[in-house]
Amino acid sequence: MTVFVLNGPNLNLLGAREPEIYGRTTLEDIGKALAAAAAKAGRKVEFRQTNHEGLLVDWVQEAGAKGKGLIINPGAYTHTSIAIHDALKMLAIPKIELHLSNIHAREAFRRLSYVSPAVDAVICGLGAAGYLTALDALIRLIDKKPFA
Ligand code: CA2
Repeated sequence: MTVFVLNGPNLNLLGAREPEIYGRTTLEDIGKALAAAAAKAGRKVEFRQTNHEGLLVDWVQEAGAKGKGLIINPGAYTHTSIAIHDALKMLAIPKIELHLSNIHAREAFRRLSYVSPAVDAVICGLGAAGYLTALDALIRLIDKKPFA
């Protein structure tokens, strides 16, 4: 009953830099809040962060083998990585792309996501709270209960 939550490059700095864009909540805070919310729903969360593209690909594959669902914030790899796109395409489990910021309201280069065509849903612009929204939505997808 484990769901994977994978975070990409520079997200380890969350809370320390650019709070006007990304907020003051740290990634550790988010991990703890997700673990608590998941426990209430009878699930476990495997929460990870890496600055390395290949490791993110390895973890996406691991999520497919061991997890019931996946939330991924690929950071800047969102806008560059065909490798992550390909890895996600191969996953048979429900998967959600998550961004803290509204990537459509920022620089033009952030509007293109290589990840979006390979996932079931995209959540962006809700800040740290988006992770909890994504967990709720992911559980609905896993349980095939989209409403109520
Ligand atoms: O909004 C998001 O969640 C992003 O995935 C964050 C990425 C960015 O490249 C994407 O376009 C949108 C950047 C993560 C960097 O995180 C930082 C956190 C604190 C301070 C500096 C960077």
